Amino acid sequence: PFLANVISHSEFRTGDAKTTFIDSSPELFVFSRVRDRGNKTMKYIGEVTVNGFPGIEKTEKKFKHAARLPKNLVLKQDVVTAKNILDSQGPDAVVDWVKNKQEVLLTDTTFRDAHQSLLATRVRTTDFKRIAKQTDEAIPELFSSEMWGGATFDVAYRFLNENPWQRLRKLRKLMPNTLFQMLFRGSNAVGYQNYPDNVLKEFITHSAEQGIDVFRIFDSLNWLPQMEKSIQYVRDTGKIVEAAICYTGDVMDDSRPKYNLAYYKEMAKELEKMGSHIIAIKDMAGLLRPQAAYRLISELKETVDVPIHLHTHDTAGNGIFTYASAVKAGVDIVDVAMSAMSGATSQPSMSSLYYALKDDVRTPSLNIENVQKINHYWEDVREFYAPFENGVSAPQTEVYLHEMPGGQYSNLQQQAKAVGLEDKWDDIKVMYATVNRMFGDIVKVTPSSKVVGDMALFMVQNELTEEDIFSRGRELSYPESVISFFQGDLGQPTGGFPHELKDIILNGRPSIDVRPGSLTEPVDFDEVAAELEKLVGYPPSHEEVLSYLMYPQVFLDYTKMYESFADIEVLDTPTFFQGMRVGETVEVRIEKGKTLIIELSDIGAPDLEGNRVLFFNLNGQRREFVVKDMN
Ligand code: 3PY
Ligand code: ZN
Repeated sequence: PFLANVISHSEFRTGDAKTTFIDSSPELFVFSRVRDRGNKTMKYIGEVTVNGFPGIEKTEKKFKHAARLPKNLVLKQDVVTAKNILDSQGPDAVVDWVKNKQEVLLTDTTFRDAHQSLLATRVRTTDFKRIAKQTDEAIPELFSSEMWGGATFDVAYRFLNENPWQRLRKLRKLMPNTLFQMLFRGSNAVGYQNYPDNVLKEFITHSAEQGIDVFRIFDSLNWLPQMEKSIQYVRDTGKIVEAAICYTGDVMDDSRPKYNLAYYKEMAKELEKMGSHIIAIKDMAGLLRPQAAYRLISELKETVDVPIHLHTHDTAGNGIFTYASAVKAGVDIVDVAMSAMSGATSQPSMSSLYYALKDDVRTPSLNIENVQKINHYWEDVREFYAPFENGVSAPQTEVYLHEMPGGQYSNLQQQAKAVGLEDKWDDIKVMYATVNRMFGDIVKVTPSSKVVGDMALFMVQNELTEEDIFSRGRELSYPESVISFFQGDLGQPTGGFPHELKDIILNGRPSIDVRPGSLTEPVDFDEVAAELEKLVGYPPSHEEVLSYLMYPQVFLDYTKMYESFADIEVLDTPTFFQGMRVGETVEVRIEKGKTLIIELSDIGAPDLEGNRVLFFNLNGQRREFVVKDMN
């Protein structure tokens, strides 16, 4: 077939072919590449069809229509969006634009926190892509779309076998008029550990170049030295800095004075001084009750001049009331999600908030019919991810006691499941609160929340009580993250570490009390690139070096998966998670103008070793694959 391609190539036939002909005519390779792509894609489908998707129960694939796409959306002409202003006039102009709005502005978190908090971050690029353009056009009034960062970066590589940078670029193309917002964990970037300053700088710069406009920067202990560099690096890119204060405890509770109003006001003033364009209150667990929201926002509006952006989770069921109170107190922007992806551990619903505020002077500006039509799409998409649902389908006011972040809830649950502690979930939540108290009442958000979660899992798994830790704690081997936390690798908690526990856990190991980044050598990117080249066998791009620095093993595993199965991001989601049924045909568009039509015609019985033959038709040609049945 390759030869046939050469012979029929027009340049060859007219006799103009030069010696560089094959090199300069890459289309000749398309045939074999497509065949390779086809084989790799079928290999993946075969594996999942026989053995299921790792980590979820293998179930019969339901017949599923593609998700409904909205029709007859009403598109406004001549809307000047926040993105248009940033691109033409820069971040300060966006700040003025926000300040001049009477209505409350909205950030849609459907593409990031909503699915992180409801579906263990598993929503795939293909499902965002199909609705991206319509969202951009039909809801142009949004402040921003939060669509990157947080756990999306590693989950994309680790569990979805897709490239998060590609997601960013693809959506950027489809949504040119929407500000793209990412969640950035300060000195922990999009990871769970501290990174050297030059890695932060390169990561931020590259993210900005690839399309991020608003960086919500937080530190998991609200420790300012861990945020300062990131704030400066974002300012250097000309994008928008949104420094966040993580909300914990209860400002109305005088018996818990550590995180009181003065604490938040002081931090807000500092962040404004550091150059933050907007200040976010990041209520990652949904602890900010309505009265507290009114007080906190009113006081912050008096304290700083920059806009205030409020983020909450609806775990306890009070999210809309909290937002309505914050709106009354003058909050500028709030985070909401498409209704089908909202509520419970996710953000409050965009359309519910709209109706809650309707007829108020601060009603968000939206075409609510458009929002509802787009929501139909999400109703369908959510069903594809049913195996990842966290089971919180009703308000859980116990969050006020355990204080677990919405984004962690589903992930910790998966972690517990993985170590066989599914039945102990209620104990784990109680232990989570105990561990927080033992640690001195700390801010709990990635990665400090992971430390608390790891310790809680460890204690439940080993049937340890608080007393056990204090009486025989020196003999125990704690999770790596817990030791590293007490060593000061995530920075310093408000009020310092509890001395006795620190002593027990470190058991003689050294610790630091300065900013970890001040002790780390800058990374030599060329050296890392050379190291990575040896591992992957080709010269990596700068972007791949950054990914490798964030998550070395996860990135390498991803490249191996890519080698075996090519770009499986293009598969529809039911096929990706469940494979195919016998007799089914799927169409896979691998690139513009190239579609694989794959039919699974039969699956043979297993032989003595458990091998099954799968009979496919690929674009009308018979193909057979052998897959070992692991069931
Ligand atoms: C993350 O860092 O992923 C979070 O969602 C924190 O709330
Ligand atoms: Zn959140």
